Amino acid sequence: MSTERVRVRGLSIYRPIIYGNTAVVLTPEEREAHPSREHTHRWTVAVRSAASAEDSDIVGGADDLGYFIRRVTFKLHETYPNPSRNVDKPPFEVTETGWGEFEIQIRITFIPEAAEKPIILYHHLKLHPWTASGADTEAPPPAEVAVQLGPVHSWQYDEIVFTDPFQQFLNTLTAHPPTPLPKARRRPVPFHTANPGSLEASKGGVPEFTAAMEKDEIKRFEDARKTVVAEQEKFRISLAEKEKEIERLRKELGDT
Ligand code: SLL
Repeated sequence: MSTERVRVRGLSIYRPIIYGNTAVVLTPEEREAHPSREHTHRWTVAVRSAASAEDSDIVGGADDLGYFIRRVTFKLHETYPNPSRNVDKPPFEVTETGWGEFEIQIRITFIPEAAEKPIILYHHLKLHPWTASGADTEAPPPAEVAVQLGPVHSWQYDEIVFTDPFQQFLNTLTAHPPTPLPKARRRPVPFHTANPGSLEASKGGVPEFTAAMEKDEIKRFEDARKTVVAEQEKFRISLAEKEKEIERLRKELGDT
């Protein structure tokens, strides 16, 4: 057998991706132009590489993922014509207009040489801006306010991990190293992660995934681990004291 068809055991390799959507409010003219007049937003759902291109307003997408992704199928709400949308080349995205939020199933099929099963992700299409309270029960702001807040962004970072990849597929992956995430943000913090409700924070606020976010996450885990260890130690001491107390009481009983 040629080495190309052999799995490289004990090795795993990953590619960072983001998936999610952006949405903007339609202008009154655009609303009028649509036959149903019910559509309120234009949105784009996408699967992209995690790093953003420098000086770009596009979230993620610095790298073309076509070298390992064969097809992305976006399954829209059944109110849409042909709800199952296949995208066979980058950019892996679908742009539509509509009036409501719903769950989108995202199925990623890899190139045949990967010999990997497709993966399925779910994304809740987000049209309405995050509110100050963050409560889901709060009514979305009126269109005039939403327009001022600018595009809504809802993105999830993820890593696609290939374990024991075939040699040929591994070669393909290593030939396309992902653009590293920037150390820190190069743009203002977006509205919903900065100071919710503040118009200032929304200006130019396009989300960007960074290595700093990863560091923060690691720190959160490390802090949590330390808390658990400290708690454990506290209980260990308390247990030891109780055991001593039992021993003392036993002795007392034995003495009488
Ligand atoms: C809701 N459960 O009630 C959701 C469903 C469906 C949104 C939202 C398409 C409309 C069209 C559209 O926006 N569907 O094609 O005319 O909020």
